[in-house]
Formats: sequence, structure tokens, C-alpha cells
Amino acid sequence: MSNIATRPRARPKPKVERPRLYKVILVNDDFTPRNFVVTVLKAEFRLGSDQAYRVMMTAHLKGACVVAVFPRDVAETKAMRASEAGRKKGYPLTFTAEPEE
Ligand code: TYC
Repeated sequence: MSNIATRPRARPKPKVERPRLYKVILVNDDFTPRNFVVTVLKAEFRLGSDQAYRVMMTAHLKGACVVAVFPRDVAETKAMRASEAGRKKGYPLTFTAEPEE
């Protein structure tokens, strides 16, 4: 019997794990107008009007709200772009990205 055919693999196949998803979080502030927050949520995250309003109000009332989850690079890019949209208008609007548990 062939030794080559039966010996264990020299390098066992690594276990494949699903890449972690990242949450994009909308953070409340006292200055950004509500309707502007809704506009950004619709434009950057493709939320419908009702969902965008609910997310904005949850952040407004509770301090923060999860907008959506994405692979890391997508979450970080979207959080940056959405925060930038506020900064361009002089608002402190902040989105962050953090890993899911
Ligand atoms: N708190 C803001 C206001 O009263 C509205 C707002 C909501 C701002 C959510 C940021 O993430 C936010 N105009």
C-alpha cells in the first residue's frame, strides 16, 4: 500500500470561518436636524422613509441605533461616507462601525 496515499495531510485544511460582520451605528447629537439624518440614511443605506425615520428617532431617544450590518470594509466605508455628508454641511453627525458579537 502506498505510504503517500495514506499518510495524513502535512498541512490540515484550515477550518473556514464566516468573516465577522460589522454593525454601522448612528450616534445621536444635539445639532444635526432630524430631516437631514433621515435624508442621509435613505441616501447612504438605501433605507425607506419609514425605516429611516424609525432609525433616526431611536438614535434620538436612546443615544444610538444600529443602522445595518455589512462586511468590515463596507461598514467602515459607509460609516465614513455618511459622517462626511454631515461634516460637509457643518453638522457633527456621526456613524461608527463595530464588530458584531
Ligand atoms: N437629536 C437631533 C435633533 O434633535 C436629531 C438627531 C437624531 C441627530 C439622530 C443625530 O443620530 C442622530 N435635531
